[in-house]
Amino acid sequence: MLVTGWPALAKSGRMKLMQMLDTDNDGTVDLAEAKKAASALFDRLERDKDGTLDKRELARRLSAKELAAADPDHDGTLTRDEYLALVEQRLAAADPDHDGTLDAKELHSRAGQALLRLLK
Ligand SMILES: [Ca+2]
Ligand SMILES: [Ca+2]
Ligand SMILES: [Ca+2]
Repeated sequence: MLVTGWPALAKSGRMKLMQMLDTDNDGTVDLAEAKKAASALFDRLERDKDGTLDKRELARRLSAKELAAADPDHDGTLTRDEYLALVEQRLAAADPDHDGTLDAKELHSRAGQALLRLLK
């Protein structure tokens, strides 16, 4: 069956996103998959190669408040470990059934969108 129009397009966009993140193809995103995507994004954002993400590099990903909350040593930057800890936190927040994975519905919830900002 051929479906055309916006809803179909939106759906295929979602499928693509899931495909991109779901590297073991089990239909859900687990912590290892989320961390892999986050780590790749960390490298893309980390333009000055000093090993951390600063406010400028995190622009549009995290607000100043979110950055402060994710930055336990308060040096104004996130190391890869701090960034991945935040990913872990957001994945847990987006996983109301606590099965450790996000299905498509969880991934596109409000909390899931907050996680996605750190992954793509
Ligand atoms: Ca998976
Ligand atoms: Ca940097
Ligand atoms: Ca879940």
